[in-house]
Amino acid sequence: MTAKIISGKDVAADIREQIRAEVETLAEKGIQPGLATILIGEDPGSHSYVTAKNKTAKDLGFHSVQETHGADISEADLLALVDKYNRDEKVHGILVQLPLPAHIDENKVIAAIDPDKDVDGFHPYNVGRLVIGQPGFASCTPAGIMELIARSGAETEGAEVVVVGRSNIVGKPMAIMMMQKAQGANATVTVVHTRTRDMAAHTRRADILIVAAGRANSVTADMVKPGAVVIDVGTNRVGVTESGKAKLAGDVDFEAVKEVAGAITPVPGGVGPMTITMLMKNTLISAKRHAGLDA
Ligand code: L34
Repeated sequence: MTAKIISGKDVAADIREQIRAEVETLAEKGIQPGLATILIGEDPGSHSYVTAKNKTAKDLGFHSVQETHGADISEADLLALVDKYNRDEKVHGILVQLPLPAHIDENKVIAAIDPDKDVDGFHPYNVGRLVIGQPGFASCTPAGIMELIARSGAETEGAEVVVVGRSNIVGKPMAIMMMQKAQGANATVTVVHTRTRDMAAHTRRADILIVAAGRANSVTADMVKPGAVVIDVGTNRVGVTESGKAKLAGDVDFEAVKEVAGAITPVPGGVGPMTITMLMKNTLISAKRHAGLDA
């Protein structure tokens, strides 16, 4: 059996059209969603993702500003930049792309973002809201995965969901969303990580396996239950293509696992485009909330 390919690209395009329509309706009310992205340093992945975020925002009719600074920016200057956009009434969403240079305290920067503009959902206020099931901003990558799984038709209620990785930006919020008492969730969740004793024993039980390990080939075919839904969050830069573009690989051994799984996301074209789309959705929601509309 060969797995069904879950195209994040197609789902993202679909959701973006819905957002575009809403942006047009809001424009009639004089409201334009605004996004500010802050990019620090030279990481090629970060440059590529932030450029894509700005391009998508502009394409959807958002007000979009990108701040690009060298890795030598001081923490104080970065905090001042965040504060500038906290006060900017045209901006409803602020994103500081991670990782940050080692001399900057990531937690301090995240905490400085106005929680009502924290469209990444990384501020402790929004993380706390997520944990207790209250509305706020949900992190873009796990929120995008929830959407992909819902549209794949996979049953989540009572399902065994195994999350590989425990990062603050994917693994932890992912586990929380999947265990939530809510439609499209209600799963039994296991989180495995680098200190897990027998990772394969856990992953082989998964009806839905979500892999955010940050390392290529972390999941091989023998670790996957036949028919499982496999979501690959990895974007490892493993070389250069003939045309000089970065060659990406996920965290899953795609070629082998697609012969075992029931459905699988590709890299590229899987989770990545959904992350960007959910950022747009959160920014739209924020613009509506700031205007006093239901969102
Ligand atoms: N603050 N930092 C903040 N927010 C985020 O949501 C992120 N993340 C992660 C890294 N740091 C962050 C992203 O934006 C990862 N990430 C991300 C976003 C988009 C894509 C990959 C990672 C993406 O669009 N990937 C494309 C391929 C792009 C390419 O060719 O370079 C894909 O199809 O997978």
